[in-house]
Order: sequence, then C-alpha cells, then structure tokens
Amino acid sequence: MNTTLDRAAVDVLLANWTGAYTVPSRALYPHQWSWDSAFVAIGLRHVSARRAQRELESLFGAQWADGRVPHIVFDPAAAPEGYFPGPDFWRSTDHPASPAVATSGLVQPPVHALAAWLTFRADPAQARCRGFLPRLYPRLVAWHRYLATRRGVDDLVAIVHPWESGMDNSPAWDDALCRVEPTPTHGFRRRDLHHVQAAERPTDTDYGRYVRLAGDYRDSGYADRLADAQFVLLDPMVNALYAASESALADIAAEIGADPRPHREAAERTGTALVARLFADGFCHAYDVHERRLDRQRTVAGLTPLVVADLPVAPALVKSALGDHFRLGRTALPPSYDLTGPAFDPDRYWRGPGWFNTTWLVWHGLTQHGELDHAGRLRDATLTAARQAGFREYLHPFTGEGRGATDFSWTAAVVLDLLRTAP
Ligand code: 2M8
Repeated sequence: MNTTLDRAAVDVLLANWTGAYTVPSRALYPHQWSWDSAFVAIGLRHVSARRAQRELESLFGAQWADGRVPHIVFDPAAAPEGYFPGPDFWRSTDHPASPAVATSGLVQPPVHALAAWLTFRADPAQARCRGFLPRLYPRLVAWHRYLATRRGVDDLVAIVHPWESGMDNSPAWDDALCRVEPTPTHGFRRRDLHHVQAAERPTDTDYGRYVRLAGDYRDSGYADRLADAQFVLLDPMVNALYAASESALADIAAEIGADPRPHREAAERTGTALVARLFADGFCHAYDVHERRLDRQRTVAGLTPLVVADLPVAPALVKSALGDHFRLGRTALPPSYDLTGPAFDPDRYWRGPGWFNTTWLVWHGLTQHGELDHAGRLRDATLTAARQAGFREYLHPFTGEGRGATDFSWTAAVVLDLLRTAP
C-alpha cells in the first residue's frame, strides 16, 4: 500500500517540476514559492538528490543583493493573468537590489538551511562533488543576515505581512489587520477563486488588506522601516524555523570547514528570546510589536517551536498538542487553528484545516525531542490522510476531506519524506 502512495507522491513532484524548480500547484500557484521549495527539497532528495539541490539553487538564484529571498520568483514564460499579484504589482525590477528575474518583495519562513542540510545528508558524496554546500552557504548566511538586521527585534525576526508567515489567513493576524484599510475590490482582480471555492479561501476584505499592506511596502521601496510599517508581528513559527535553520547552518559550516560557533550562538539566542517573549500558559503565541502584546489565540505555529533543539518548554507544547485545542492523534491532521477557538473554520485556508507541511514540522519536532510514540502515530495518521484524500493542499481536520488545490507539491514531498525516512 505504501508503494502505491510513494509512487503517487513521486508522480506529483515529477509533474510539477519545471526543469529548474517545482511549482506548488500547476493551476493555483504557477511560479516558484520560497518555503514551498524548501519542503519540496526535503521530499525530492529521496528521488533525486541533484534535483533537490537544483530546487534550492534556483530559488537562491533570485536572491536580492540585500540578502532577502523573495517569497515568489515569477516564471517569465507563465501567462501574466495566471496569478495575482504578479510582476506588474511588485515591480521588483525597478529596485536596485533585485535580481534580473521578476520576484515579489516579501519573504517567507526561513526553512531553507534546514532543507539544505537534509538535502546534503541524502547523498553527501554527490553533494560534495557538486560543491553544493560551499556554494549555497554564503547565500544562506546573507539570507539570515537580512532577517537579523533588517527584520530584527530583540533577537527575534519580525514579519511585515501575513503572507510572510506562510499561514496567510491565520486568525492570529485578525487584530492587527483590523487596523489596515482594505484596498477596494474594484482595485484588483483575484485569480485564486478561478481554481478554489470561495469558502476555502480568504474573504475579499482580507485580500483587500493584503493588497494594501503589500502595496505600501512596495511604495516604501521595500525599505523595512519597521517603525513606519502597519503590520509588524513576531511569529513563533518564523522564529522557530530561524533558530532551527541556524543550527543547520552550524552543521553546514562544520561540514565545509567554516566556523559553526556564531550559528550555534544565534540559534541559542533566538530560542531563548522565543521562549521569553512568545511563550505563555503552555503555548507559543504571536506578538504584536506596535501594540506590545501577545495575541492569545492558538494556532499550529505555536506548536512548531518543537523544531528547536533542546527547547526547555517542549513538554508543555506536547501537552498542549494533546489537549482539546489540537487533539493530536484524534484528528485527520493537526488543525491550523484551535479547535475551540472563536474563529475556527474547518474549511477555510489557514483558519482551521490541517496542512501537511505544518504537520511535518510538528512530527519533526516530536522526533527531535524523543517523543517517538506521538511522532509515530502522527506519521501514520498523516499517511492515512494522504491515502484517503490524495495530495490536497489542506484537509478538513475532522473528516479528512480534501480542500484547496489538488496535486500539491509540498504535500507530496513531506508524505514522501515520512515514507522514506521514518521507521
Ligand atoms: C499560499 O499563499 C499564497 C501567497 O503567497 C496565496 O494564497 O496566493 C500560502 O499557503 C503560502 O504559505 C504558500 O507558500 C503559497 C504557495 O503554496 O500559497
């Protein structure tokens, strides 16, 4: 049975491969997305270590001179009307730091160094032969330096748009978004609703706010003046991945003969700050920098700090995962938002459905902290969910019915990783 699932996952990754990278979905997302490519590499490394390396290399080929890794790299050959907001909206090539290819100006969670290290480990001899890590390491370092310097707030990394969290429509952003005047709907044309039902996507008002924030950031020259930005949040998942990726950078540095110590120190500093600033009542929450307060809602982002090695609050997070808010092991996939929360919606995007990439992060974190029984059960449930629903973008957390896009790349990739690496 696993052979069939394995084959089907490989087929999705092959079908979505463009020759240099993998699109998240042929219909809904026909370009390269930053953190999607990192998850794709984690799965693809089992099929072709070389192709997984290319996936990351092509993304970092579009890195800006200031170190930022854009959240979308546009395919110049794709139809301009295929995705909104496209190159005309971002106007990246007007910016002196941008690469020749058109990109967005926002970023996404920094899972890349972790993905690079896992990709290397899939075939060290071949990676060494291609000089994979020596070539990528300086780019990864520049990427983290951008986050630490341009987005740094007291040893943590801030996001300036919900799209930067990867969990775009999370209820954790609702309060901050309320202060943003939406761009009227006649000012832009959504493309996502051509592919997915409206009940499974953000509302027009939410989209209007995303467009306003992104447009303001563009008009500032992508300047990262945090004091002037409307939306400045500290997200537990972004910071957990930053810390985990600094640990991976330490391993990479040691492998290529560079000094791992600065990376170990950075990982420790971020982990400490994450607990000090974002942990409260057994959970990690988002923090609004302008309002100087935690958003006490619970999202799956608050469980992902389990990916940080030796996290002192790991037992509390495991307890929260097993409790009523997330019912780990008792839903098809861990929900993206608190099952008992006021905004819970089992169908809509990041407001309740289970997602495979965040599930992989929870699984990886449980494994890291020696919670092997819980990790094993989560793995089995995830594979069952994929077998039943196919490689959907997200699932109803109770029924396991598929939602969003079909033949979704990171779903196939993390399923493949669970099949090939877990006992
Ligand atoms: C979703 O985000 C894009 C905007 O970046 C969209 O809805 O158009 C999110 O799920 C994001 O995390 C993901 O990277 C992207 C592509 O899969 O889709």
